[in-house]
Amino acid sequence: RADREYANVLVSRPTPGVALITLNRPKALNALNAAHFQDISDAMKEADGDASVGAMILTGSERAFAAGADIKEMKDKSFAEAYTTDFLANWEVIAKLRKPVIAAVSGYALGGGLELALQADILLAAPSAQLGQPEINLGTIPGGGGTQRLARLIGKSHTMELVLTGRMIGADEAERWGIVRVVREGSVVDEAVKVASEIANKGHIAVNAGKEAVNAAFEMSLAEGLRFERRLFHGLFATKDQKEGMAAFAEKRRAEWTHS
Ligand code: CO8
Repeated sequence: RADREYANVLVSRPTPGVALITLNRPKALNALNAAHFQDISDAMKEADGDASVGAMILTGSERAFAAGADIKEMKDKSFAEAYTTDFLANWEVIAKLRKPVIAAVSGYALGGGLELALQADILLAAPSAQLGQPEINLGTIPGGGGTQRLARLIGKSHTMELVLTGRMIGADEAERWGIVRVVREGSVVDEAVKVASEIANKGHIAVNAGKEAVNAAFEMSLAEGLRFERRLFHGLFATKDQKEGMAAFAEKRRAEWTHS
């Protein structure tokens, strides 16, 4: 089947079950303007709604995953305009997708670019990756979830350092802090395809439930989260994939998932 074409992103299927969405505004280091972001969210929503897709990858170029929100587009905005149009209200669309998203980061992931990657479920980075929240140098703060997601992920001190100094960190430091897993130079998309393909070859209902349950940990108290997890676990006994998976184990054969 032919994927829709977009002006600012490339969509491909590197292997069955995997949709690869590549940010493609190279001249601006993939800075995210409104049209670019609309294309990213449309392409990802399209893949999310496609039953043949089991996992998605979001990547940029070797030089830049994304260098942030487009500063030139944003610089003259007034408070009234930002507030009345609820600027960035549609920004959470990636985080709301039901299928797993893997961010494959090379080069710069700055500001909104890092915040975009942080909406993914799994983050892989090339050794060349440079991550940061430089908004403080522009007289502002992160507006796409950086202060909240980083604080939950790497704690207060590391987050404060990123947000208040605007310093960029390299892939090694980002891995030590627990933001990414670093892979060999030049292999980040290939590694992402491997991980995505492995996930796409599982039963999609269980994958969906696993993602929902892990994400609940960031929204709920422990007691609520544990109850939510257990109810999802109970519900999976109603699926054919659970019957098949456990029967296959008992019969010492490979499971044939029907995603039902
Ligand atoms: N916005 C607009 N254009 C950009 C951006 C950007 N964020 N980043 C790079 N570009 C453009 C440059 O203006 C330049 O264009 P031109 O050739 O027309 O002058 C081109 O990309 C290449 O960039 P450089 O020449 O600067 O390349 P260098 O290798 O010298 O430097 C850097 C690379 C260090 C990445 C540098 O470009 C830089 O500092 N960029 C800005 C990084 C930044 O401050 N990002 C944060 C932006 S604010 C933000 O993201 C708020 C988040 C809000 C939520 C998310 C909403 C989508």
